[in-house]
Amino acid sequence: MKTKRISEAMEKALNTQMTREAYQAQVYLAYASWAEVNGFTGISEFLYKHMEEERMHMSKFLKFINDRGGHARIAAIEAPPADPKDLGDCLRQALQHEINNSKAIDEIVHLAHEEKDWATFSFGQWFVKEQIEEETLINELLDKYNLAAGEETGNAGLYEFDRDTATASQEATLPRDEVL
Ligand code: OFO
Repeated sequence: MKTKRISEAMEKALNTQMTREAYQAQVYLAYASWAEVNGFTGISEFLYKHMEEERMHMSKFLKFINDRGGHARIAAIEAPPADPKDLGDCLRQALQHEINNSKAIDEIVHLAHEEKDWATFSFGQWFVKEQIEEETLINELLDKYNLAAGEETGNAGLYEFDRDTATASQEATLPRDEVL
């Protein structure tokens, strides 16, 4: 058994976030399935891939909690939201989920700072950056959707948007990552 190196409060917060990441995966899974049955195969492929990313986040929390001497406890996952009204609604909802998740990550980093728990603070930084990327990724997808759904382009625009999204990267490039 490892020596416990996180506080009770931090263990609880990290466990809650672990389950929240599982919920994020459920959201993408539900939206991917909705997109698939509604004929948006490209979007659904993108969303299925993103679901895997969220599961990887969940595992990162699990490993971190246990490595720091805590106990990652597997809990029930909240049901995903109702089906979106349309593709635009689907992407807007996905973005809102990411924004909510970013706020939850910020709370963990804040707690780590207050507790001077620099190991968790450092661990949390990875997620802070990841969330900037994920918000950017979905925002960019939403911008492309808005262009594609414009009146001039009609269904042809949406068709191309869907087709191209299947192979879109899961990583957004942030200005500070670019080599100058
Ligand atoms: Fe995009 O939610 Fe995980 O961190």
